Amino acid sequence: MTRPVVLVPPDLSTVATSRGDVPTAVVQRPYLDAVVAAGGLPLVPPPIDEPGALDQLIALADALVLPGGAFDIDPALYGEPRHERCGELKPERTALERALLERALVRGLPVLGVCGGMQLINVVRGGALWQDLPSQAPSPLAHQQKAPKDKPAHDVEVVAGTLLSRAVATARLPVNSTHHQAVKTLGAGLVVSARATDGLIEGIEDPSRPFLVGVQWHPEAMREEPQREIYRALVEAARR
Ligand SMILES: [Mn+2]
Repeated sequence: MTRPVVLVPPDLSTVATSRGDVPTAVVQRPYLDAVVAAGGLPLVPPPIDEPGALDQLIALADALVLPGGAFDIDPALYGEPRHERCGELKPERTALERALLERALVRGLPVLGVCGGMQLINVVRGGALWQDLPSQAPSPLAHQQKAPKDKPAHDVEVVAGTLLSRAVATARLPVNSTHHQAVKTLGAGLVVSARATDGLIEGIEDPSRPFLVGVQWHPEAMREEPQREIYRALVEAARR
C-alpha cells in the first residue's frame, strides 16, 4: 500500500563545531519513527519562504505534523506584550510552520499539532497562550517533568465524542508533560478534546474538519498504547 506523505518541518538552530557555528535544520527522530510506524512516509521540508515553493511542498503532501520544540511563539501573533518569562523565539521556524499550516488548511489536509504545534494551531485561529504557566497559572501538576519523556507526568481527561476520544478509545490517559506554555483562550472553531486534571487545556480540535488535532503532550515519545493511535489516526485520515 502506498504510504501517505506527511510533512514534518524541522527545527532551525545552530550546532557548535570546531570551525564555528553551523546552521542546522533537524527533526527529532521520534516524530519520523512515529509517522513511519503509523504507515506514513515522512518528508522533511527545507526552510524556504518562497510562496510558490511552499505551494509545491503542500501539493506533495497528504498530511502535516507540527512538532514542538524548545522555543515559544511570538506573543505579538496573539496580540499580547511579551512576558518576562516567555522563552526564546524562532521567527523563521514559526513563519515556515505557519505558512505550511495555512496552506494545509486551505487544501483540507489532515494536521496534527504536537506541543508547540498545538499552540500554533490555536494562535493561527486567533486564540491566546499562557506565556509562562508556573508564574501565570500555577498548578500542583508537573507540566515540566524531570523524568524522561517516555514516562507519563500527569493524566488528561479525554472529552467524549471528540476525534481524539475515538482515536485513543479511553476517557483518561497518562501523558508526558514538557511545556511551560499552554492554551489560554481557544481559537475560533476549536473545541477542547482533553484537559489535565488541573483543568488545563491539553487537547484541541476543529470538529468541522476531517482532522485538525492538537495535543499538548508528545505521543511520539511514549511507548504505551493507545498513544500511537494518534499518529495512526492522522495517517488514516491522510489516506481518505
Ligand atoms: Mn501538561
